[in-house]
Amino acid sequence: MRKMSIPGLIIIALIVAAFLIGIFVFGPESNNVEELEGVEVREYEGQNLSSINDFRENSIKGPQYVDIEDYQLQVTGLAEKPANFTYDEVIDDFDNYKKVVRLNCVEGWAVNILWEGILVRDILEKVTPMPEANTIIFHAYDGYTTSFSLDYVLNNDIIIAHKMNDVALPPERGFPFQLVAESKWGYKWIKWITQIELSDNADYEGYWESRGYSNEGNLNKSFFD
Ligand SMILES: Nc1nc2c(c(=O)[nH]1)N[C@H]1C(S)=C(S)[C@@H](COP(=O)(O)O)O[C@H]1N2
Ligand SMILES: [Mo]
Repeated sequence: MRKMSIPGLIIIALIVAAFLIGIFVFGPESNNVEELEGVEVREYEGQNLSSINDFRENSIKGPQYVDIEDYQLQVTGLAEKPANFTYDEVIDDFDNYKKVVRLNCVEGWAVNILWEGILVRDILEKVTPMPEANTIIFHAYDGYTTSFSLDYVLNNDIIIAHKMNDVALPPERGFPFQLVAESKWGYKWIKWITQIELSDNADYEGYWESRGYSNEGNLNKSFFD
């Protein structure tokens, strides 16, 4: 091979340098990358999160597909000012909160998820529960129901979630809203919520509760009464 002259080597070196600078300046790394929704986070403040695909789908009627154009979250029953909210109103008109909470199903599996949503307490504040209301009954698109003492949602930071791991709930995970029933068994975590009913029936039994599962459904106790 012919020996290259010094100027020739300098020119080649400059071309290589210009190419590398080009990659650095105009390459993908330096573009202003906008994060699009759709990629779930798997780690949050040092905690590992489960994937939104780690759930087992065993809902009573399978996944529900809610048409969000027609959707209204209804707040009914013993309220001074019963109200309906669209999906956007729920998300935009209330403060949003994030929290990592583990869901434990009675079947023995569990998922640790970063939930984002709004406080049930804040919704109740808008409708003003009547003094006789002592129970809150959640209704879902598939006919599923579950209930809690009013104290449980007023005295804890209980949220209805519209996001998990930073992505909107997929249909099979309860879109538009799933209750994050912290410290309660999975069957209290109602998905596809359509209605929040204020009641004075402390003995109300939801879908699994009326089939023998504990009404309180506390994680630290047996799920059978
Ligand atoms: N509407 C509705 N919500 C529901 C259920 C259901 O069948 N219908 N199943 C419950 C149960 S038993 C569990 S463990 C959790 C999580 O269920 P997934 O894994 O099917 O999302 O959702 C709960 N919420
Ligand atoms: Mo469950």
